[in-house]
Amino acid sequence: MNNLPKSHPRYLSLLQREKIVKGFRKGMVVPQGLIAQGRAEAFDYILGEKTIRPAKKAIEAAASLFLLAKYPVISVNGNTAALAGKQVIKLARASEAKIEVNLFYRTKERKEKIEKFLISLGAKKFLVKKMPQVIIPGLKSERRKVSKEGIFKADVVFVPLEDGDRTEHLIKMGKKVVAVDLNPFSRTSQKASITIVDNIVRAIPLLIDTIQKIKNKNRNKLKTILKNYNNKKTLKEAIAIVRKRLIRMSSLN
Ligand code: PTJ
Repeated sequence: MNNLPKSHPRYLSLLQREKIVKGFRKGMVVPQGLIAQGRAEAFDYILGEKTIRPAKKAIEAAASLFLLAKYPVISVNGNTAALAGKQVIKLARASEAKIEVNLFYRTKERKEKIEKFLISLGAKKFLVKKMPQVIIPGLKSERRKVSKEGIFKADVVFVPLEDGDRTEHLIKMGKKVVAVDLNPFSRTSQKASITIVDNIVRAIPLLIDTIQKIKNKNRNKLKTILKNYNNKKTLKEAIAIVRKRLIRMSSLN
């Protein structure tokens, strides 16, 4: 749709749809990615399409973790590239992180297409394309194939919207995982070290802002932010908000 009216009450949501559809037409997003977007829209609708307080807390902890990390890596899939390609690059710049394209429905062509797209947005300096390819131990999905210089080497891995198969294995490898998932019940959400229950299109810009804001704090202060952060508790708070919103919505006449 070329002429989305800005005054439309669901303008921002429709804009995301357009980006996903465009990504699909370009061959970056898989058909299953359209389903993932639909699921996200439903959760976002329930959450009021705004960043909730628990997500802000998680973002502060994630920003501290990024700043304390020795080798942070941002994992990018088709949906993330289509929805937030530019923001991912800004985040890499702000946190001195690497970017690696890692796909569930992996094909060589699609991986290269997404890498080319990211390079066209300015990602060249951050992108890890170089093999050797290694395997995440125990993981069966195509996502097990990672670069030795990317996700395999990372101490912190940022996984915006994924389907949970990998987070557990990365944690088993001793890595910290920061996930963004609108679904607080998902396996990714439950297993990640830090879960940001928010839409990636809002969460990534906020994460960048927070990194800029706290980057001059001394390391002990950042460590204290992390020590005081409890992911289980934050997830429970997010779920409580879902529950409250559903109750409020169901009592409308
Ligand atoms: O590009 P590929 O091959 O790596 O495939 C990517 C998808 C997303 C298709 C694949 O990982 C998949 O099938 O994922 P799922 O199982 O649909 O899970 C995606 C999760 O991300 C769901 O819990 C959604 O709620 C969530 N999600 C989707 N879009 C967003 C989101 N969370 C935050 N922001 C979004 N925009």
